[in-house]
Amino acid sequence: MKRICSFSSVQLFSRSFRALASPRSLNYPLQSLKRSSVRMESSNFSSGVRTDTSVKPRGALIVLEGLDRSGKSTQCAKLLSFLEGLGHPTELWRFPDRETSVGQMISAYLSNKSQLDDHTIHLLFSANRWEKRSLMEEKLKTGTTLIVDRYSYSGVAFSSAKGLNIDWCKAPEIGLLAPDSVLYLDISPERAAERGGYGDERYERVEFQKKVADFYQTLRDSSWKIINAGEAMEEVEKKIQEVALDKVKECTKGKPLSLLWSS
Ligand code: Z5A
Ligand code: MG
Repeated sequence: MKRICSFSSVQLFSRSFRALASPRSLNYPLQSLKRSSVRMESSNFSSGVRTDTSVKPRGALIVLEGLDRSGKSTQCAKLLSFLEGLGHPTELWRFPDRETSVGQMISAYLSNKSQLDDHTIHLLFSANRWEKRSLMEEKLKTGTTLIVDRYSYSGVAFSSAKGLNIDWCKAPEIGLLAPDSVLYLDISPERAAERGGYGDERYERVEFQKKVADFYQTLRDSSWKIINAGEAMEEVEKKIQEVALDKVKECTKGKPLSLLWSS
């Protein structure tokens, strides 16, 4: 039964992806990839997603990205306690979300229990974000700050590092919510490999991680803040808190939501 449900989500996603990539709609999305993000009303055309863009207080969308073992999950948990301690409604999310049926297919793939074509797994990762998109928007609009452990940038960087075309990789992410802040935990692949647990999953090889790091760099925009993840945990934590708190305050005052990857 689970298999049938997950397959139909994938079919639905593939249908919307085919529509996005159809000759009629191809020009705009590809042009739009040259820009980073834009307020929702002007990007509805690229994604078909309609959203209320009025400027009201809302939660902030804070994404932590970085190579494997850069410390994302550790810092996400610390940031959650910090913001909650200050009384800000906050939730911690992660991608892949391995709880959903799509997420279970991804999890089987990552742990080498199943094999999938590179394009197929890329679309599954993207579908895993799309299945959470409306809930994400609802949470933000009702004042909850979301700390997200990996997002579209992981999706594009990892698949591009395998050799897929970067514009093709970005296309299914168009129309997802753009983060208010991307905190990139910067560490060399060699240093990260010395940390605990490295080597258990599919992509955890230093040579591959080097390619991932290069693709991450091509995705940087003004919403990114590079954090030296080689420093002591407490130092990293303080820097993250500073940036995140600024964003939370900014969004509390009212900041329109934006979409990936349209400006
Ligand atoms: N992937 C993809 O291909 N496409 C996509 O769209 C998405 C993901 C979303 C699963 O990721 C894989 O999916 C991932 C990318 C791919 N690649 N792989 N493999 P995941 O997020 O589930 O992976 P994970 O198991 O959580 O590992 P991680 O994210 O790579 O680790 P981390 O969260 O960055 O690190 P950590 O768990 O917080 O810390 C690692 C260790 O370092 C731990 O022992 C800490 O105590 C230690 N640590 C942390 N900070 C420090 C400092 N500052 N000093 C010293 N030691 C530290
Ligand atoms: Mg992690």
